[in-house]
Amino acid sequence: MDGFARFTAPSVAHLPVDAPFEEHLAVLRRDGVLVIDNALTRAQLDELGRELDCWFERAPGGEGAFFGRRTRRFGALMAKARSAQDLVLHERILSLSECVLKADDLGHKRCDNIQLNISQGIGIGPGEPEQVIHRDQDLFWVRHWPAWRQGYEVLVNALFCIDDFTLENGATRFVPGSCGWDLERWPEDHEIVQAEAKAGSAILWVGSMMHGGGANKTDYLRRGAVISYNLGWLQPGEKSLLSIPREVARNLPRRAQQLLGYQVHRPTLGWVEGRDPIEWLNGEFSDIGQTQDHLPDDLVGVVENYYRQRQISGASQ
Ligand SMILES: O=C(O)CCC(=O)C(=O)O
Repeated sequence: MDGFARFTAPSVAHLPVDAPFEEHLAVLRRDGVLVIDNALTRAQLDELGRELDCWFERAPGGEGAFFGRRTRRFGALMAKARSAQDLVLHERILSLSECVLKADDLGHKRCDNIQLNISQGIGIGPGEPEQVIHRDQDLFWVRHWPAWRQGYEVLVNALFCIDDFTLENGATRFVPGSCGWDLERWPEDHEIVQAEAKAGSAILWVGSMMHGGGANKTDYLRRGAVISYNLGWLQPGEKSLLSIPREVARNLPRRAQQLLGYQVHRPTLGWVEGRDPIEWLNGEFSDIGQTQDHLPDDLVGVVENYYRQRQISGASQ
């Protein structure tokens, strides 16, 4: 050692899709961002591109500087493309998101289940400047939560690259490690790095990660599809229950239906007529149902004790 502090350029870690789960999780928790290489098979990637191309063509540029006037966006991916189910239900990414969101690294529980926050095609168009650096958790006003602390993640994003993401075409910019920063700290230019990634990769990041779209200096669209999950008791960013027609939702796999919001977060969030909304989706009742207890584990005992102590019988039948 020569006594001089070494400058280490920030970088975004890449791991293969078949790396051990714990390795993916450790990097995601440590850096707040991770590229999973080959997250999609060639066939899945081709199908995704084919199905979304007409939507990228149709989608207009955004209305404001944040979403980008030359960036084409559209939501409700599962209503537009069969292949979007592969993204929403990507086994490794879904498990990682559940792990990060359901409890922190010390095991403190945050929610029973996660849900789809948004699904969005993002095509950064030629000439789009870089997007302002931001944290997606601000969608939920997290900086105003008096009890918020680092490590309390409220959402996880997975941006699937449909094209190669390059320095020239708008690869997403990240501030690795900023998930551990004070919320008021702003990154220096040298702390920002672009996540170059091959088509078929997925870039994962947590809600407290500072990032933004890159500038597209090429003459073609940089296409990606983002799948975002959040805590099951938060409002989702996108009202997928409205944008995915009921007939489409009925034919989706059960897990996709749950993620869309056809599930109850205990005790009573998201129910319909006191019932799990999946029963309503399946037409098991049409106008009125039998209100059902969905007590969280820690309340079951409290309720049972109450009736037992007061010798109120029949409460458990
Ligand atoms: O498409 C990207 O590279 C990221 C875009 C983004 O972060 C956003 O639109 O909020």
